[in-house]
Amino acid sequence: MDTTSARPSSLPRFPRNFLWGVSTSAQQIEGAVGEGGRGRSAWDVFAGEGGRIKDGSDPGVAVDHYHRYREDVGLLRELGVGAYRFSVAWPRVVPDGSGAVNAAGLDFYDRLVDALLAAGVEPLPTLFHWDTPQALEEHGGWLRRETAEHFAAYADAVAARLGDRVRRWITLNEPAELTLLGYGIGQHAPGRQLVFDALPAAHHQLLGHGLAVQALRARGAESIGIANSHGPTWRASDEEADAAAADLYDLLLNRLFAEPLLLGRYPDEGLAAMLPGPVAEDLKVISQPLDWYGINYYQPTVVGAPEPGGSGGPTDFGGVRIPSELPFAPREIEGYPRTDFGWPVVPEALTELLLTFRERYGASLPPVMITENGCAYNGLDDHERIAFLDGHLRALHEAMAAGVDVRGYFVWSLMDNFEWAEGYARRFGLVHIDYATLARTPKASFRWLRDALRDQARG
Ligand code: IFM
Repeated sequence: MDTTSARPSSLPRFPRNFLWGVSTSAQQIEGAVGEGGRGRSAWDVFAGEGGRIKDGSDPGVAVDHYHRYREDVGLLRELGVGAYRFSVAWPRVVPDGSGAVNAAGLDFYDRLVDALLAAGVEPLPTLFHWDTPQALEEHGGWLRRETAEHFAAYADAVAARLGDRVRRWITLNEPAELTLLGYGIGQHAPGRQLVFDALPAAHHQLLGHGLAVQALRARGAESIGIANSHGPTWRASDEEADAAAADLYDLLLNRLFAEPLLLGRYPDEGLAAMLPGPVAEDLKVISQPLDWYGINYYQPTVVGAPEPGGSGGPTDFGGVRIPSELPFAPREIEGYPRTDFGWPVVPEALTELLLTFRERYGASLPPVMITENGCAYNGLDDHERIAFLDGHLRALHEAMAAGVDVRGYFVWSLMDNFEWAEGYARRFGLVHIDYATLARTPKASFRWLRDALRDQARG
C-alpha cells in the first residue's frame, strides 16, 4: 500500500471523542445475491427488468464484499476510522420478508462484526437501506402497514444475534428517497409512479422505524439513530409561485421525515389526512426519543414553480428524471463546481442546513451525526474529492463552533459501488474498484483522510 500522503491535512481540530467513519450499504456492495439462502430484493428484480439501470448493469456481484469482507475490514483498519456504517440485508436475514429467519444470513453479519471489532472498528449497522424483500414488495411493500410490522420482527432477529456486540444502531436509510424515487416517480425500485399516492410509504417507513426502536430497546440497544437525507431548499425567486413550490419541496424532503420523529406531528394537516391508519397513535410510536439524529448531506436544491406550458415531458436533473406533473421544478444551481454526477459542490450549505435544523427544532433536536457525505469523481488521483471533503469538514466545524452538537461524520463511501439507477458509472469511493478483477486500490483521498485522522488523533 502506498504510504505517501496526498497533502498534509490542516483541518480544524474536532473534539477528541468525535466519531469518524465511512458508510456503505448491503445492496451496493455485497453481491452474492443468490448465496447463503438470501431471498430476492426489490432491487434485484427492478435491475433485472431491463432499461432500469443506465449502464445496463445489476447488483448481482456488486463489489463482492460478501466474499471479500476481510480485505475490506483491512482497508478500514488502515484508514483508521473509529466506526464503519454498513447495512444488514433484510432478504439475507428473512428471505421472504416475514416468517423464517435464515441463520446463514445472520452468520455473515456475525463474522463481519467480529472482524470489525478485532480491527478496532465499531460496527454501526443500518437495518434497512432500500433492499425490501421482493416477497413483501409483491404485496405492496411499504404501501402496506404490515411491512412496518415485519420490519420490526426482522430488527428483533438481528438484535438478538448481534446485540451483544453492537452498541449503536441505525433503523432506516433515507426514507424520503425510497418514497419519492421508488414509489413516487419510479426512478428507483420498486418503480412505482404514484406521485402523491406514494405518501403511505413514508408513513409506514416511519412507523417501521418506531416499531424497530421498540424492538431494539427491548433487546438492550444502547444508542439508536436514523439516517435521513436533508439539504437546504433555495427559492428560485421571491415570486409567490416559486416560493410556494420551494416550500412544498422543503416540506417533502426535510420536514415530512424530521417532524414526526422530532416533534411527534406531521408538518401539514392536509398531508396528514392523506395518510392511512391511526396516524395520531402511530405518531407516538414514531416519535420515541432518539439518541442521535443522522443526516445524509450532499447538496442544496434550487426549486421554483414548473414553467407554464413547459416541455410536457420529464426533465433530467442530477441523474433523476422529474415528471412534469409535479408542482415544483428543481433548477440548476449556477456558480459552483460540479461532481461527475453534475451535483453542485456547496460546503457552506451544510453549515446552513445544520443551523436551520437547530433553529427549527431547538431542544427537540438530539445530537447530530453526519451519516453520509461524499461525491462522485473518477480517477485514482481524486484531488476533487479531497477538496470536497476538506471543504465540508470545515463547514461542519463552523456549524459546531456556532453551537450545533455534532458527534460524528461518515464519508460516503468506503469504496466504489453499485450506485442504484446509475449502475457502476458513478464512483463515490475512497477506494477504487476495478470491476473486471474486483481489485481494491486506495485513492489519493483515502490517504488524505487517513493522514487527517492520524493528525486529529495526535490532539
Ligand atoms: O449511494 C447513495 C446511498 O445509497 C444513499 N445516499 C446517497 C448515496 C449517493 O447517491
